[in-house]
Amino acid sequence: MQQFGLGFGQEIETLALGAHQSDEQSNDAVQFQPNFIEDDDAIAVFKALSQQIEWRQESLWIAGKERQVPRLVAWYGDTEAEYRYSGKLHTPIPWIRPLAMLKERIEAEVGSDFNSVLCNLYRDGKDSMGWHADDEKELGKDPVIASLSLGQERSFHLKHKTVPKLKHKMTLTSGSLLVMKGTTQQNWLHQVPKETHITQPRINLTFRKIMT
Ligand SMILES: O=C(O)CCC(=O)C(=O)O
Repeated sequence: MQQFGLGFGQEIETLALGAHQSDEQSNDAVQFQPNFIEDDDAIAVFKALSQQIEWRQESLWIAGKERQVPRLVAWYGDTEAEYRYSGKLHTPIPWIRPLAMLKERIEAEVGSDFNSVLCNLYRDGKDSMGWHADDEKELGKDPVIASLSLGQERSFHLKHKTVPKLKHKMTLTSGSLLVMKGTTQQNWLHQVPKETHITQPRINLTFRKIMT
């Protein structure tokens, strides 16, 4: 996998995803800001969210067997922002103050509105998220997904859906903001792989706009 060279400060960096950009229909765009939240603030926000979010253990039926999702999750948002993921319809929990404040700050930074956030708690490196695209119909055709990471840094992989040589690996550090937009969800899959040596937890928040 290719490792992005991400040596920069506060600037938002746009990552060049690959040669498929010659396809005029595609407008894949991933931006990364490593220090969107400064270190000390990120620790405080992590602590607040660990305690205040109503974390849930969800399960999935795979080949006739019920399996626990390998992380804790919670779905917050405006009343109408219902979302089907992991095979279930999720009704949002009303916004709590720290999530609402982060949403406003990220909206101002990214220049897009969000009405919901999917919260994931990776308790340690055994927790993970498999290959997928955020391409559910509720998100519309080319969603803007703003992903804030807090706590333990974790690897994040991207691979093109049809061009096997196009793949990227990056590290999502505490306080970083990753934005996926344009046709990225049409053309790419992403995952957070297991890293079993990791013992510390990470929170990830993906702000989304559900079309209602
Ligand atoms: O934890 C992450 O960085 C990715 C989360 C994700 O892919 C998702 O919520 O769809």
